[in-house]
Amino acid sequence: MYGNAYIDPDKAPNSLVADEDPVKLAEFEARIAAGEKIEPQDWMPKEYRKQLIRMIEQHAHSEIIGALPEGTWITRAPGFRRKLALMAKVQDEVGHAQLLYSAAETLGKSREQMINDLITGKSKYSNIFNYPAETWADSAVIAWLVDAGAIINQTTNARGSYGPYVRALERICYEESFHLKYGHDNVVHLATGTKKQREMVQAALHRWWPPLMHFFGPADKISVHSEVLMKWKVKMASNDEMRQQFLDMYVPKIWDLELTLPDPELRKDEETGRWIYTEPDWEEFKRVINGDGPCNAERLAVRRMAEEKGRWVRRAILGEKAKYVKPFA
Ligand code: FAQ
Repeated sequence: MYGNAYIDPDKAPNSLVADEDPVKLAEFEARIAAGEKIEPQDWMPKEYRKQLIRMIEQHAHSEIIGALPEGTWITRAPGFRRKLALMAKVQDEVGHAQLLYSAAETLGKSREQMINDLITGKSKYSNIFNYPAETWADSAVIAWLVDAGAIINQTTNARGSYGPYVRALERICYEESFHLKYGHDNVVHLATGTKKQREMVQAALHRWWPPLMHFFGPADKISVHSEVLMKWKVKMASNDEMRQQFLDMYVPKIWDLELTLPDPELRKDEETGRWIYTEPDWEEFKRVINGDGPCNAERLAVRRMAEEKGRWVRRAILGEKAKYVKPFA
């Protein structure tokens, strides 16, 4: 599993816990095995803390950056009702980021440091938000299928081991299920509308399919962190398992609308029950998550601007206690 392009020798699982107290480690792992929740004040291996901060922080950044592609459609939404619904959805996503930053803070990393690592490009966030929402149909596809992917990931991991993270996920999932219904309604409206509307949603689906396949993370055979995260019940299913679940639930719904997907290999193997698909382009995935996607620079520039323009608000509320992220300190 570790003989791949993502390897970092310091991340190999055997080196992760070598300097931990073996008795405390055994007690910790017994609690996890028994399905107990680990809380912030409990003893935990350094690697568990580090992995949780990495994953929850990336998740929080994904929500806050994830507000941007759809957010660009608020001013151009077709009609007042859809505008209101989209505004509420985008606001929810930003709220999810707040919940997740709070969960990550319980592990000892400050919010200022996390925001700093986001806007300086040190931290990652989901690949999928580095693509442009070119038409209204793109915003519909995001709200349906990206939210669907997020729900699969989050309802699964909401059964995980770290208390503050699973409680945040539970709450987020309630809101995401409204987003999914809103997105499905928009896609159905377009798919059953005029010829032009149908063409728009079909084109959007083809644009978003490759990033959606990447969304669940690299294939299990090249995933770096899955093994240790699954051992400690942070991730409750592997990347490939989540991708399979997404295909199982949503490809039939897409085909029911007589929309096509841009993968000629895509089919369900009835014997194994598993979906067969063309291997996603992992080189593109790597480029995008490392800063070289179509919108990475634009997304971070917006966040930097928000940080700079919000500075006076933090100073007005917190006075001398206001902390600033580095570029604007
Ligand atoms: N994008 O070893 P693995 C949403 C990185 S929320 C970017 O397999 P892991 C709501 C990974 O960090 C969407 N980077 O990693 C919404 C690692 O790099 P590192 C976000 C990715 O952690 C909807 C390297 O590749 N959801 O959409 C991605 O075991 C609509 C090796 O990968 C979450 O964050 C990716 N897709 O598994 C908002 C859920 N995949 O750190 C607005 C929580 C992998 O070593 C509108 N996170 N990488 O430099 C997770 O479940 C996991 O972290 C995975 C990745 C499954 C994302």
